[in-house]
Amino acid sequence: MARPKIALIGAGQIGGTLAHLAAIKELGDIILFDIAEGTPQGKALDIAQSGPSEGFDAVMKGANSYADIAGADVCIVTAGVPRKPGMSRDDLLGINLKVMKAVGEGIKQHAPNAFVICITNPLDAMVWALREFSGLPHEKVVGMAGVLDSARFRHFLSLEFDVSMRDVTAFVLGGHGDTMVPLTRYSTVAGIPLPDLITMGWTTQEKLDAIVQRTRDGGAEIVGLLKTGSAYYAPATSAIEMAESYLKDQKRLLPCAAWVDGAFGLKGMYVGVPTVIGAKGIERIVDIKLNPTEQVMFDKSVEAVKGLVEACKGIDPTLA
Ligand code: A3D
Repeated sequence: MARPKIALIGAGQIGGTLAHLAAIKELGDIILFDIAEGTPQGKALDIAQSGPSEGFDAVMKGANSYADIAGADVCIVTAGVPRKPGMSRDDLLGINLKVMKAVGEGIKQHAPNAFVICITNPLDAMVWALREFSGLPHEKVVGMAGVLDSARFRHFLSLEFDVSMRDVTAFVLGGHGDTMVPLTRYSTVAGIPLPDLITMGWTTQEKLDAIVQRTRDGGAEIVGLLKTGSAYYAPATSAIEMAESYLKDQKRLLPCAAWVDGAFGLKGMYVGVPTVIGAKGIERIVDIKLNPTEQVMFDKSVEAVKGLVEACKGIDPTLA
């Protein structure tokens, strides 16, 4: 059986990391695509040459033509520009919307059967636009944000409790931005919910609130340190987790920016919710009940995403 084909659209910091991770995990043959000439070819060659030491078999190719993504099983989109210090994700909207148009049309023409994972920011609006431009079924186009935001939350919680990150589960919902909703009630250490851990004296509400805020600001903290771009190791790892669940039909339950039509009382929009990813793409939206406080936070996040989608429609009339 032929190996799956994975097209990475955008060969920048995240794109290169995705290629390396996909190769190490032997998820398939890899096309690195970018408009910058030489960058995808150079990174492909470099990563291919790590194969003998790492011991993986994967064909690696760099490309500047969409024809090379033909027949891809998975496309992961990072094309566009990242934030610089002082910028919000929303500041990227105008420029990255144009990029989504080109990428969406390329996928429509050359890889219409792919499972598409969008990473480009502002995430919830860009995944919506990418779906519109590509015309692919909604369950095959999804945004990566919740896995990363949850991973950040899990990391900070593991430091607070001095336990393995593997034993910390966390749920972050809503849009990928300052309004994201970390759900402490559904986050646990080995099954013990965070509110119980406060009662047990493991932490305090104040410390937990500070961790929630640090999670919300997790991307900005890294932008501030790097100064020249945004996070890329953990974002790439998160998207690979989603791609692997699709390619291996793992049916992982992962928070993603998915098309929600009916669940959570929403009528057709992309926002971060718990999903099941399997061979059919987004196979299920897990419609958990929110308490009144969580609902207020989620509603605020939903409104922020809707505002960005309206802004996209204002910029590109073909989307209206
Ligand atoms: P960067 O290293 O700049 O890579 C972006 C690549 O896109 C560059 O190599 C560009 O040449 C390329 N590119 C630009 N326009 C096009 C085009 N029209 N077609 C194809 N390629 C193009 O950025 P990065 O890899 O660090 O980040 C990529 C995106 O991910 C940015 O928008 C970030 O804001 C976003 N991001 C999202 C998250 C989430 O959690 C959602 C996290 C971190 C970064």
